[in-house]
Amino acid sequence: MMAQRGLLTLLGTIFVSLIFFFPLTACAADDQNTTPWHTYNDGVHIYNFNISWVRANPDGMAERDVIGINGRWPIPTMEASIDERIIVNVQNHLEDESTTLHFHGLFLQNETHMDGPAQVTQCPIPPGGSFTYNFTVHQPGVYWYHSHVHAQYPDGLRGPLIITEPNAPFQELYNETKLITVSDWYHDRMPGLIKQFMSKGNPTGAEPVPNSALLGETQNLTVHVTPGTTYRIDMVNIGAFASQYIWFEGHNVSVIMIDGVYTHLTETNMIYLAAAQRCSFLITIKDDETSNFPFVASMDLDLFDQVPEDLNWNVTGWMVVDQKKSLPDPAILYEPFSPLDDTLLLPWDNQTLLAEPDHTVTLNVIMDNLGDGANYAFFNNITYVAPKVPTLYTALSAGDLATDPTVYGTNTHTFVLKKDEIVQIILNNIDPGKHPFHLHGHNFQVVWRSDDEAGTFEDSNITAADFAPIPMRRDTAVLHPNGNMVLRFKADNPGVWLFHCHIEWHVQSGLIATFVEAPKVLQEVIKIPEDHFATCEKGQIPIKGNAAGNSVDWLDLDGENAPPPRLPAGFTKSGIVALVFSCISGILGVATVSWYGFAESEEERQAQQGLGINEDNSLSPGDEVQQVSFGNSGLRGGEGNHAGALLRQAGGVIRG
Ligand SMILES: [Cu+2]
Repeated sequence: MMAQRGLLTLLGTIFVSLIFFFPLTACAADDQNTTPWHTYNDGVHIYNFNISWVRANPDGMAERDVIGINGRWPIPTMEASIDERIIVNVQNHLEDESTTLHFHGLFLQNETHMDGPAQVTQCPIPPGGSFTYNFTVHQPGVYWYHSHVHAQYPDGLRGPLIITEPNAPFQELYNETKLITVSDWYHDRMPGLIKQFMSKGNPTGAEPVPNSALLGETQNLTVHVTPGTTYRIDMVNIGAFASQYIWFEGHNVSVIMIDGVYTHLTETNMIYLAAAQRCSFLITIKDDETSNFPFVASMDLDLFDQVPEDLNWNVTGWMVVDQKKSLPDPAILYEPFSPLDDTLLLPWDNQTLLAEPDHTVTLNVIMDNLGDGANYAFFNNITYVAPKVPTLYTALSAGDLATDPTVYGTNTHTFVLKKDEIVQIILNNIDPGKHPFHLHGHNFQVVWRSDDEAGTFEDSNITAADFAPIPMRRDTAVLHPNGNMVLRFKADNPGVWLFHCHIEWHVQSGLIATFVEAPKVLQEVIKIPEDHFATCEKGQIPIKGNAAGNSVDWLDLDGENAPPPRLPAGFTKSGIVALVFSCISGILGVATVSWYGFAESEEERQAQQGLGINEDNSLSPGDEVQQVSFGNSGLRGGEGNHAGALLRQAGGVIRG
């Protein structure tokens, strides 16, 4: 009996030790360049990625399950030189979720089938499945890789991808390069958050607010530097939602690259980096710098419908000149911030405005409710729903009909592009939120961007004379609240490329369109590897046919995947919910006021009772009760948020 108990205790101790010490050893064990999971030979990098759940606690406030690679998190930084090949052997060891990898910003010429979005260029890799990505890289700079299925990457499957080149512009100006990631962070896993977000209990579509911000996937980032030295800092926002203001105390920086596009040297004291954007800049550590100095990333609160009381929206890192000295708190900065306007940047290659467009696509960004009561995101009248057959496989199997957008289905919102035509995207934001728009397979010229609240492009009376003669070029650009933006690119990269907002919540709620570029060329150059098709077979996903899986009558979309039905015109479900809540709030308010009001005069009481609902049941602006009711317009970036924020100091920064 005693022996048995002793054995059990021993086994228990070993088990507990393993649980506690395995992650530590896994984290501390290796150097990324010498691991068995990354080999390099003759211009080919082979990465072996086992994707699985691990435990992590990056902000020190909540240990949680995160998606790691090869038993560790943060996941590795991928690296290659220009024109080299990258092979990634993925094994999905997540027992409960499928996955994919997308390589953000890479053009993948003639390799669109390696782009990664599920049901677009491949089938999702099911639990237990494996999949190989194999592509060459021809663009220098900072990129990143992340999951591109069911809003999964904020659970940790996101990391940098760096492509170096032998003769980089500006390299004579700096001594060393440092990579710094910035992101938001949630304490809860995405599936649960999505359920709350996309529900009739959230008719206004309020996005879950992150729990914290991270620099270098931690809140204790120190970067060792030498006074008088110039560093190139490669920064990438790998977050899910929040844009970040970034500054280095007492130092200006000089921008040299955004989203893989070199720019003319441009000095600034603050950078704004939206989700998925990258920026490389030079910083010269002051020669007289005698103490360590902080740098700060501060989440843009305008994006949040409300700022939780306990949220610290800032994260501080430190440039360390002397390890023995302290890490000082950052000085307090007050809003409004004025970061560098990225449309003022000039590409290093001075590429001029592309010719007049052959093909113009106008997309209005609209948030609205559907019959299930949840809030969806629309381009015009379409909220994206993935097709039954991955769009690329439809393009490859549809023969001559591949040029007919019908076969891709209504809800993929597909535009078929001709080879080498100039495409112009006009974006009108019919929403008070900021949206960072990203195009796969290309970067684009931002030929025009309005200020906030400028209305639609048409209403702005902008002419070609207002367009930038040498437009800034990048792959992710922020559309301003209720403003407009015009993008141009040349359709010189046959493929199936998504265009979407990079706020992961809005990917989930449907803010996606699809470009099928030169499908007849694709049919000649793309050969899908067997393991890609085998992945579909495992998930019982058809590899041929139109969006509805019909390969007999290609123009019959009967049975295609569709969003919930629309609500009857004139009355929305959220309106009904809102009305009910308003009435209840109103009645409670009146009751409360009456109860308190015994000591008040009759006039005062009548004035109070007037709050709430107007005679015609409409709601008057600017009152708490009504904001709760019709928050879609009322709560976003409201002044009230900032008034509350002003009272608090967090991480040394006060925002007013
Ligand atoms: Cu968005």
